[in-house]
Amino acid sequence: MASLKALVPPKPITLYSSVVCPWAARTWIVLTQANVEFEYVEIDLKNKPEWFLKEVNPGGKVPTLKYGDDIIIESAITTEFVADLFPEAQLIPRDPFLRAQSRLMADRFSEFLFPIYREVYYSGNPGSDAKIFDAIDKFLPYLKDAKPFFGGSDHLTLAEILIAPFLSRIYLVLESGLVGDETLKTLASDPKYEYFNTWAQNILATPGLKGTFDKTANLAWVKERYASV
Ligand SMILES: N[C@@H](CCC(=O)N[C@@H](CS)C(=O)NCC(=O)O)C(=O)O
Repeated sequence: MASLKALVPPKPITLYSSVVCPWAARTWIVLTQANVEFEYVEIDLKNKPEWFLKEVNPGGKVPTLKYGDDIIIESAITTEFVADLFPEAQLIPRDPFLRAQSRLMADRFSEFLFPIYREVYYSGNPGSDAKIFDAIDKFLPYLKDAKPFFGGSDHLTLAEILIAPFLSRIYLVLESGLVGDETLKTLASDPKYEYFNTWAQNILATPGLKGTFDKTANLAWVKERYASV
C-alpha cells in the first residue's frame, strides 16, 4: 500500500483530464490512490486548447498522460502504466492466477454493468430496476473475495480503479432523484445485494474516489443529458 509520503516518479508526470470524463477518471484515480506526485491539467472538451492538440495529443482525447517527454494514451493503458511504474503501491496482484482473476473481474464489469452506465448515465435514460439487478446478478460471481477490495486487499486495486468511474456515476444517478429511489433502497436492504453494495460503497469512500469525483460537475452533466432526451 502507498505510504503517506508521495511517490515521486522517475520522470515528471502530467495528466490531461476532464472532471466529467470517466475514462480520464481512471488515470486520475490511480495517481491519487497511489499518492503519486503529478501535475493535473483540466481540458475543456467543448473548447479544446490549440496547444493541447498541437503539442500534446493531436488525437484530442483525455486521458492523456505525459511521462517525461513521452505521451501515453488510452485509459486502460495509462492506468496499468502507473500501476507498473509503482509496484510498491501494490495495485496489481503479483500472483499470475490472481492477476488473471482481477482482469476477469474488470472485464465482466464491462460486459454486464457498463451497458447500465451507458443507459442510465450517458444516454440519460432511467432504465429499469430489472435490468440493473439482472446485470448485478451476472457480475456477482466474479466479485470474489472483494472484502473490502479484490483479493482481500485493504486498498483499491487496478481492477476496481478501472471500474470505479462507471460505478460512481451509476450510483450518482441512483442518488440524484433523476430516477426513482427503489433501486437504491433494494441495494441497501436486500441481503442478496449486500455484498455488492458494500463493495461499491467501500470504493466510493476511498481517497482515490473522494479526491477526484466532482459530484457537482458530473450531476450537472447528467442532468443536462436527461433534459435533452
Ligand atoms: N478509449 C478511450 C476513451 C477516452 C474518451 O473517449 N475520452 C473522451 C472524453 S470522456 C474525449 O476525450 N473526448 C474528446 C474527443 O473525442 O474529441 C480511453 O479509454 O482512454
